[in-house]
Amino acid sequence: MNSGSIEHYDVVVIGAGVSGMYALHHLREMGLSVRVYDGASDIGGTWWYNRYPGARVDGPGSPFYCYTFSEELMQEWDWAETQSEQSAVLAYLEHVADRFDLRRDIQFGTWVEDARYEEAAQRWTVETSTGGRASAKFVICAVGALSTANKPDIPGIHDFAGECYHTGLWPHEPVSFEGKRVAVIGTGSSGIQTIPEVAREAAHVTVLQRTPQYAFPAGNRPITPEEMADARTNWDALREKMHANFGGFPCDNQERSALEDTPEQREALYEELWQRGGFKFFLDLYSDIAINEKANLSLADFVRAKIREIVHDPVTAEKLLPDYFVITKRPILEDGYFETYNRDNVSLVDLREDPIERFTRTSVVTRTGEHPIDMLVLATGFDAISGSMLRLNPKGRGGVSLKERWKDRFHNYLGLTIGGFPNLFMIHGPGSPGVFYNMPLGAERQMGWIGDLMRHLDGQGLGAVEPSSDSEEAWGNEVAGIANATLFPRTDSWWTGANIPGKPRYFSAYLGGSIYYQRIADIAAKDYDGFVFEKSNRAEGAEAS
Ligand code: NA7
Repeated sequence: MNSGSIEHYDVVVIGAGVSGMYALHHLREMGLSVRVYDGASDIGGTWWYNRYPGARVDGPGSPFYCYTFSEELMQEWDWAETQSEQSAVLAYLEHVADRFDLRRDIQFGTWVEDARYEEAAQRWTVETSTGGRASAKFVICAVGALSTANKPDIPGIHDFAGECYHTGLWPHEPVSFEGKRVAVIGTGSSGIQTIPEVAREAAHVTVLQRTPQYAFPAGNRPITPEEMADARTNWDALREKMHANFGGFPCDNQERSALEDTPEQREALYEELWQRGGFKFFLDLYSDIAINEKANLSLADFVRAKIREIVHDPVTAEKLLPDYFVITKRPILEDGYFETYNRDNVSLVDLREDPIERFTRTSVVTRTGEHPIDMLVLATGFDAISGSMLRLNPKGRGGVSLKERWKDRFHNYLGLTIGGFPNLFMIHGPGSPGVFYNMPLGAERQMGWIGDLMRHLDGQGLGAVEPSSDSEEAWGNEVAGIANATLFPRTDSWWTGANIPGKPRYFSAYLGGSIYYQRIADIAAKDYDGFVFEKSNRAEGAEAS
């Protein structure tokens, strides 16, 4: 730590994306002093960084991918489309920042480079990239579940002399593809959203595909004024439904098994959902697609047949056919992705049979030949869920770093707290529903719970809280028990950490959805069962910063 001046706050929040923005608002409402740090030059987090062409909400979408804490916000903000584009989501978040005057407590262009727990003081000290130091009783890590870019380490990649962009770190200046030969690595949500956009302009697109994907029609369409008015009129009821729904959206939970229907009935349902499109495809599906192999196969076969139908060249179509359990990688919404392969300027390389060997200054070389390119787009995803926490690498009791603590497993309790890291909280961390839940709503609910625990500490004259190791272990077992009853852990995905070499490979999200919020409420009601508290070391009246 340097010896310069130090600022004192009740809470330091790391990250000014969807979660950090809400955390700031909530904590200020609680009357606490807060400092937020973010490496970017403005608010938005994931929505600030992911500006690649085609970037859109690929969840159930607008108007329900939003904050719910302010009635006025709902009443005054108009969403134009069901699958809002990145710029529309960012405009919404900018409006939130203006409306609630958030920026005055956010320090932009500032990375937290060190966060260290001082046991005697029961406070955290953080050091930033701009040379600042701050001390706070609490640290909230709102660092993003999809914020640490995964850049593949392929021989020669740094020698490539053309333009090179990662979708998650897209430039703010316009990127022109016109007349260029572009290679895209990656066919997850980002690749599948961007490839059709690039292909419309580029001279040629070479898609380098490691795993073919199931992708479903996005069904993007304008939201009618009647729909917006309806959502506003019924907002209370819709919000209640969102709280009750598994994923935090205003939909009914489905109970019906695919195996209760005949093949013809299943086909009819899949076709109806396919024609309508949108994320509701998954919410209106049978309840056992991600649980039962036979049910899963019925949908997988349906999508494979669609791909064969859409893609004219049978050899290309065959390369595009996925073979993992459908939905066990993040479901993808597409708009003209498979049709793109019918264009003359698009070719597909199946890396499973024709792997990348190296890059040169001007090309990518695969086993069967050389592809000259002017631009490389890395749609290669993120070190997801735990990656940004590990990048932050806070140091807890005894100076033990999170990297040491999480060497083999992302130990946590409720997805919110970590043993040995008192008074540090995560939003959307491993062990929480995180990416399996409507993220703005999830951030509100998790932050609400964290705020209550902070009040509890102050009300009881307590200085520190952390989970016991038994409760961490039991929580880990609960998370695993739920996941293991499904097909999710059986597929390599960023959900299981399999996309990052050397990462512990297991399914780390709490799949219980709304049950999770009941669980954490019950634990709070039982005097925070599973937590260990420490009396405040400070003299009475000295608590405030
Ligand atoms: P994803 O879903 O992790 O997709 C990344 C893609 O990049 C995926 O097709 C990967 O193949 C591929 N990839 C990653 N590393 C490599 C290497 N080394 N070689 C070849 N191909 C590689 O990230 P996205 O950004 O698309 O989406 C992330 C989430 O953002 C998304 O799910 C939404 O929730 C929003 P793989 O499948 O691992 O074989």
